Amino acid sequence: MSTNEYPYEENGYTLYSNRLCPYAQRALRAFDIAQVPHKLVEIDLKNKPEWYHLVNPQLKVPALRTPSGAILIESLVIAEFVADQNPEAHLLSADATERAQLRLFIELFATRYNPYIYRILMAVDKEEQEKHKQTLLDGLKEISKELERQWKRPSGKNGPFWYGQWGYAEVAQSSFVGLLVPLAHYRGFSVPETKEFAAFNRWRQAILQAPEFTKFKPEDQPLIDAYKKFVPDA
Ligand SMILES: N[C@@H](CCC(=O)N[C@@H](CS)C(=O)NCC(=O)O)C(=O)O
Repeated sequence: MSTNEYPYEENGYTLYSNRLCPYAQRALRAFDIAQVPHKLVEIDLKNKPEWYHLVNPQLKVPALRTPSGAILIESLVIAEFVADQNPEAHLLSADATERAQLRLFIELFATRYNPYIYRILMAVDKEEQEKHKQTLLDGLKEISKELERQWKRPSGKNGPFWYGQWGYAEVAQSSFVGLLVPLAHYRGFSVPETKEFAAFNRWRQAILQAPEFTKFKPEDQPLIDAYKKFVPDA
């Protein structure tokens, strides 16, 4: 390949991904649920191909090349693009209020859950670990309350998923639910089986059993191995 070439599907979608990456799994699951044919290019993050900067100068996965040659980056941008391009898959509601409520749920994860997975793994100091664990538990209580509110709404259909059935919330967040595996392994973190976490635990159990999740779920050991890089004392 010459220095200005990279692999892609002519007139089709090309998804640059890595199967252990929770962000890339968002894009994979969006394509899967919308049943959009695409070429998958697995990027070895430890040994990235030289041409990858032509696709994403930030050198991160996922990235998407569309049939028109546009390159999209950022997992949620890609997932939303797939949802918008394929309205028949009903990944996102057409109702603005329902979309806003879903965005709030994803925002809750972005501020109260996802960063704390990494902070707990990265903290060597026990006190700091405990502080971050408590913040994560506080976030999970909020997430549980939000799930309970949603399940009572008509669009929540009593759960167990955000829209009753598997949809955009699970596409966006299930891979981060999967990160509780390395968190339990390295830091002994678990979500208590008490009332305040009951909704999150119900949602998580439904996710773990869903074929839409297991299809792209990495095996526990490779995921644990991949996350070792975030744990300075491991
Ligand atoms: N905000 C980005 C984050 C993507 C991201 O951080 N991906 C990681 C892998 S999970 C990556 O490619 N890191 C570059 C590297 O490992 O060199 C998104 O949502 O797509």
